[in-house]
Amino acid sequence: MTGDRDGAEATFDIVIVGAGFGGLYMLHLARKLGLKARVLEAGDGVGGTWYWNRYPGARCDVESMEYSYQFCPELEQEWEWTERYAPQPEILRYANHVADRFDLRGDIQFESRVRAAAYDDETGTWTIETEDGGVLTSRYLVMATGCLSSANTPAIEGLADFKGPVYHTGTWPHEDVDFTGLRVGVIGTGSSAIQSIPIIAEQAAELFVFQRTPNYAVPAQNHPLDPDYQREVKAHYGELRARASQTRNGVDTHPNDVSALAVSDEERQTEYEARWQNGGLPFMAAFNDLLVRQDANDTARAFLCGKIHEIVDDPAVAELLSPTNVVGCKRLCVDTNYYATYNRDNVTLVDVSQTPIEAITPDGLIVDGRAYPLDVIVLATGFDAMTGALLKVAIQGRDGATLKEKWAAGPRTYLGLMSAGFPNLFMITGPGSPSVLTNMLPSIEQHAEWIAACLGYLAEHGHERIEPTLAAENDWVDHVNDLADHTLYPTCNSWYLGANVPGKPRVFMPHIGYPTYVRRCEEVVAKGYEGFALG
Ligand code: NA7
Repeated sequence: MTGDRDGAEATFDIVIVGAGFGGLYMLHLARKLGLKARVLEAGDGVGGTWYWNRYPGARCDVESMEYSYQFCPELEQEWEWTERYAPQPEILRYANHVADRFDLRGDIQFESRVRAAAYDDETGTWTIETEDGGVLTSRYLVMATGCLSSANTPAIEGLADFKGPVYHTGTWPHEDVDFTGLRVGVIGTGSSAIQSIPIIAEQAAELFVFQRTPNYAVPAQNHPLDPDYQREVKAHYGELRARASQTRNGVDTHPNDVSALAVSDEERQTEYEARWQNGGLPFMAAFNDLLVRQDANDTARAFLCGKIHEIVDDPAVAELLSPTNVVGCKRLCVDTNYYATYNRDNVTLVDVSQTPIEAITPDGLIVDGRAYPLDVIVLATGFDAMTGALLKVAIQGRDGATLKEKWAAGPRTYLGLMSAGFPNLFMITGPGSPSVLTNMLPSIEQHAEWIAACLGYLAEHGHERIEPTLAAENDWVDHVNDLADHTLYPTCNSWYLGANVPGKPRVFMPHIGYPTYVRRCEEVVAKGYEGFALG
């Protein structure tokens, strides 16, 4: 079939894959450039991450006042958040509001999952195929497919034979799931599990949590947003955004530029306690060397494990919940009542660190020879992060080279925006950019604006193609690895490293340091797209 699904003219200036926050803003900017644009979206609505992750308790770990677009002051002023940390339904409403406010839906083709994209060097166009047989051509292709959008389902023997429902947190059903009176098993103890476990525990007859690696969690200290506070923030929104843009992760964390080892034990404890009481990710900014010095990090670990032992009644359970790895090596979790949930009579923590889940039977799960009868299984097992969604699409660049082969030993990009050999193919928050280490919204905006400015430049200067040089890309990959090697990030088996997916190459994928990254992107432009070949 040639043509889009409706048989309409299917030649575009730009095709954007994904209608999450990246795809929506990219479409808005493409239209402003006067480009004929089409967004292809697998779901039947906008919102990306917030469309798919509907599990109970899902909410953002960045405060609502920061987790929002800043490109439109009127949008910033008119939207009212109701809680300090927005729950998933509210963020989804916000995404829908943006789609309506900027009249974006007309150029979005829903329920269209992209299967393949191939570049034709002669015509300088991409041919994009959807799973339902649609074929579109376009000069530019933007992958706004998200960093955490390809669900990781563990290959546990017998999973398909389980007779009850199996839900993955990342592809949660649209209708309400009621656990009342049921025996529920949750596999995983990452952020999604930590958010959903306290709520599932309140409904379920019995909840078994199967933990391979414990995670650190700091309370959200979530609360309804005081309208006066919201008004005050909005009156000085620019200042908040500017402050946040200068931190390592683009969040207004009030970084304390002091070593954890340069203060007395008492001062250190006071700083940690204040940040615990304030809640959330700013805990990591308590001192400036938590992610570079093991001895500094040990102090944070001691504090957090102390809290776990204070909250959890059974010392053996508290010990099992206490991580031994570096704090922040995996993204810190932001919770509400997570540790206290283990004081409930109907909740059991099952350690699967030494003996992995053996098998799933029609009636439940087997660990270390013991059967756990279950009615429902929740897979809170995370994602094939950062590269998963990109590599699910069969992407073929110049001379038939595939992205999958090129990235077999780990992703290779320049600035996390493009990859050599794949002209006119852009990624929003691709591997090699700060992306998942930051507040995603400003990172997304920065990328979409960089791409839009680049397309404007190409048009203005009569160019039709852009791709990075191999030399610039190689240098960038080395630089990203080098930054990581100077930190404690590579010390644990995180999804930043691809270590959560069997067989995935162990490479630290995001760039560390948001402000320096943004400056580098600006410099590249100022120097006439340094490191790119334009044709
Ligand atoms: P995560 O953080 O990747 O967590 C997945 C969890 O699932 C983690 O505890 C894993 O243990 C566990 N897991 C995965 N496979 C298995 C098997 N086979 N057996 C037992 N346990 C398993 O994903 P989330 O969805 O929670 O969060 C992703 C991000 O979203 C988060 O960082 C926030 O930024 C928002 P492991 O640690 O690998 O031993």
